[in-house]
Amino acid sequence: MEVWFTEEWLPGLRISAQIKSVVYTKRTKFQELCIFDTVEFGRMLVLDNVIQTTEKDEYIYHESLVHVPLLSHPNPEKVLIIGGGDGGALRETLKHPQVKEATLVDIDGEVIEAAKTYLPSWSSSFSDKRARVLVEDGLNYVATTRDRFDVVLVDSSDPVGPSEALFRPEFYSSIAKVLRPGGVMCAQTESPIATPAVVRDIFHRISRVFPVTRLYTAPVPSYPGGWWSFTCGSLGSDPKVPMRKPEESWELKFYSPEIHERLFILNPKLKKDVGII
Ligand code: SPD
Repeated sequence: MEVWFTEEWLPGLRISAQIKSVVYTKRTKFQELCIFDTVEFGRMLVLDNVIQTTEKDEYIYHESLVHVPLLSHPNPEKVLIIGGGDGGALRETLKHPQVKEATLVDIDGEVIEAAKTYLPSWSSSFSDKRARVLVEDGLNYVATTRDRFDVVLVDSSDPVGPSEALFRPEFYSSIAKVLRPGGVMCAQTESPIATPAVVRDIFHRISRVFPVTRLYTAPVPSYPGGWWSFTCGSLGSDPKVPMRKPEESWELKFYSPEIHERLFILNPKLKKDVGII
């Protein structure tokens, strides 16, 4: 008998993936956590029935989220990751030799523990000496911490449930306060094709706080519309302009200096939808 997982992308639009086996399921304090092995996407993490990351395309998402802001910052020594409990963003962050400490703050410790056991290719960097992992609400953390960071990455789930607070204006204001001079933040900011109004709202929330705000996009086939957006807010350098090149030893599968520049090329409809002149 065939077993399928189905996510509703929009009312009237769903994506289904055939499941080979159910690896792990758990009702945590915050959400329903499932890890499947699927026929086409490979291993897949699902939270509250929404695909978070898959073996087939996670490299596109994580390399885009991490290397664009880190390579456009002059010296990213201290990095904060809000969310990202699977470990993929931490793995990419710790490829940068400039990074002396990466702090990951996820509200759901059970996602982190499940990733350590069942998502080894995402979570390999949790054991790195430069990694500091905190189980805490990200909104509360940025509002109260005395630590300061060069780069803040927001690797959240969608703006519902436990991540809703990570899209609020006060969250972006708090991020600006925990950045060192010249700091850069970068957040995943939803689908230009499925929810353009959400992309627009987040872009404008960030642009009210940061002197430089840049939107870029990348293809992520397992996410709604297959196309995803990221928004950087910078207190200094322009995130469009890379300052360094990635190293061969990082074995990147998506990011390159040419890709960096191309990700920022926005088509006319997206500019209009978001209100970018
Ligand atoms: N629609 C799902 C968007 C999820 C974005 N974040 C995923 C976290 C992967 N590290």
